[in-house]
Amino acid sequence: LFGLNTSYIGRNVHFEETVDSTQNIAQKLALEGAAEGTLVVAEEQLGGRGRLERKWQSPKYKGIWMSLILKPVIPIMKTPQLTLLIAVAVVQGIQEVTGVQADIKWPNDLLVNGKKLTGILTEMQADSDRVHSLIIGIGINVNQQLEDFAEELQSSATSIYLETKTSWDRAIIIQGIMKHIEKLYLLYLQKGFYPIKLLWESYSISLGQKVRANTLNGSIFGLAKGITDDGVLLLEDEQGVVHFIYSADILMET
Ligand code: BT5
Repeated sequence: LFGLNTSYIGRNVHFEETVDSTQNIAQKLALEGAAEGTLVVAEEQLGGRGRLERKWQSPKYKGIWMSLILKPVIPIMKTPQLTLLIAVAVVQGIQEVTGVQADIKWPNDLLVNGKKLTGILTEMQADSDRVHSLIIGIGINVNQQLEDFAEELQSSATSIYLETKTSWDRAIIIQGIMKHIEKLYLLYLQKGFYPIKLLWESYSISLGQKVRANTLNGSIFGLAKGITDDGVLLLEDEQGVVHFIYSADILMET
């Protein structure tokens, strides 16, 4: 990535034309001992994935489909912090390069006017309770026109092109994002999660809203009150009981 302005995040780039999923390649590289900051980028994914085996549409040359390897020395329960950190860095990088301002919907969606611009997927390799590698997948819709999205996504997804009416050089956006990831990650390693949490809250559209959280164990409706120091969502139901939401799909009910 010519012009990359970081010291280790994204310095080691594996570039691929067509892959199943950049997550699988990064998983394999991590097992082989790849350095922290190693980045896998592909032009196209045939089996791009979201959470819970959902599919991530990754058409050729249209978006940024990449996976980053991080090796923070943290217990497993703190890994949601890194998903939130990456979300903040991606918002900042996209904004700096393209001017598009995205909001964060807990935990992993970046939305523009309620439409999904970016999804983030964190997978991990761990020994007992310690993280060995985090594999953070980032999918950003960049140059898609409306008809490049499958029909079922046309009302729920957007791209940087659709927001700006301009085509973008994806490499420059990746460079901007890597710069912000490195800056925030170094801040996190020095000062902990608190400063990241404040930034995350400033970009969040979930907090202070009545939302429905669909979890694998059922659905809870309530007020999104905040996130914990571990990055877990606090949801107060109508009886005043506060639930800790580790993983869910959030529907905003306005
Ligand atoms: C996510 O999952 O949002 C995480 C997506 C992560 C994708 C990256 S790309 C690089 C790396 N390699 C991979 O294989 N994955 C990562 P989730 O919250 O589960 O959302 C998935 C849902 O988003 C799908 O069920 C669709 O409804 C919708 N969707 C699929 N493709 C989309 C797209 N390109 N733009 C917007 N929405 C999309």
